[in-house]
Amino acid sequence: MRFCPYAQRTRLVLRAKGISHEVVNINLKNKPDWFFEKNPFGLVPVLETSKGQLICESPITCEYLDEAFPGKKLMPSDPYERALQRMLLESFSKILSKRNTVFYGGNSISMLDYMIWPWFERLEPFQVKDALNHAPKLQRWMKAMKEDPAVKATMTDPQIYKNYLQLYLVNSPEACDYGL
Ligand SMILES: N[C@@H](CCC(=O)N[C@@H](CS)C(=O)NCC(=O)O)C(=O)O
Repeated sequence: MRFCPYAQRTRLVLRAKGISHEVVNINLKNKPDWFFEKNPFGLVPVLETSKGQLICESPITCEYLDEAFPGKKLMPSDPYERALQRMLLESFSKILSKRNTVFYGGNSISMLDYMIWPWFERLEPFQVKDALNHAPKLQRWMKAMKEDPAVKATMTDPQIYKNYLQLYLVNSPEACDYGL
């Protein structure tokens, strides 16, 4: 579903690692029966490998992609640093001020940045962007994130997101396909 922040996590990592892939969008207001064979809980994202293996839960899809494919590793190689990223992801709202580097995992973008970005991208359409006026570190992070090619490739125009949201909130079956 094009507007889902969890699915965006997986799309960010696919892009960041340059993994060729096909996206199949699911209309969550009208799920096809076959989708429940991919994930009995009916949640997106679901990752299906070329061998037909199915992987659900966005952080698990992302870690799988990072481990299974070559290229830049988004998770740190050090086990403690990896544990730290997972801990921070568990409670990212509490850690926003405890960082002295541009990105959350250090001075270059890493998995944690991609995992939390989709919620920050939605601040503007939710009209709560002013909440960042007194958070210069967050502003600097958002500016740096917007320069990243994977972030650029998966960004949704705030107006399109707003229009989708209006339809979604009235349960419109057209919501998930808005703008296609
Ligand atoms: N914990 C899941 C959450 C995924 C999730 O909640 N996806 C929403 C869309 S943003 C969904 O599929 N909703 C369908 C439904 O609730 O029926 C993950 O990280 O992948």
